[in-house]
Amino acid sequence: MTEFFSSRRRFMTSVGMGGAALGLLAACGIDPKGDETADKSGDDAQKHAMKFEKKAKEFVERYKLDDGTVHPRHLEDHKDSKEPVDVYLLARRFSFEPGILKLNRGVAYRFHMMTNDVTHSVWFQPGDIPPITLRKNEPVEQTIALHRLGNHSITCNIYCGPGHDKMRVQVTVV
Ligand SMILES: [Cu+2]
Repeated sequence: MTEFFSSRRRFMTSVGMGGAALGLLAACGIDPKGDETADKSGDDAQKHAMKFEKKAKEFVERYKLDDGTVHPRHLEDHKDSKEPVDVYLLARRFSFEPGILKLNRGVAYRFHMMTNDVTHSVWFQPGDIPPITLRKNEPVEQTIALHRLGNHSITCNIYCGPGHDKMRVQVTVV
């Protein structure tokens, strides 16, 4: 547990968005009982999950380019917004949706992440952001900015079955 906290703190410093990281801590919770409390199968969790999936779909539609790449950005109607750009990322066996992302360097993106089957993680590489654990139907929010141009990837570092190695988002920072 100590290790967990210290790595989160390190992350807050390195990214410089303490507020967002605190939000993540709250969303993740520290769950000493493990999966039996994490897997909420009640109606509320189900409703949350459906809402998330709908938003994730709308997100892809809104920012999809002709080649299938998803390029989240402030469009005309939000041009002057200083808010982070919202990004939705759905993890499942054995893929992420969307699978190809284009992000702008140094721009703050508010990642909304969820899995609707088993526990996965979201691991940005390269970089020093610790893998973000996702538990079934529990959305996690974290604001992230990437500062290195070129190719990045998001993978899952929690073994989730035979297609685990196929879980990858191709991220290009421009
Ligand atoms: Cu996985």
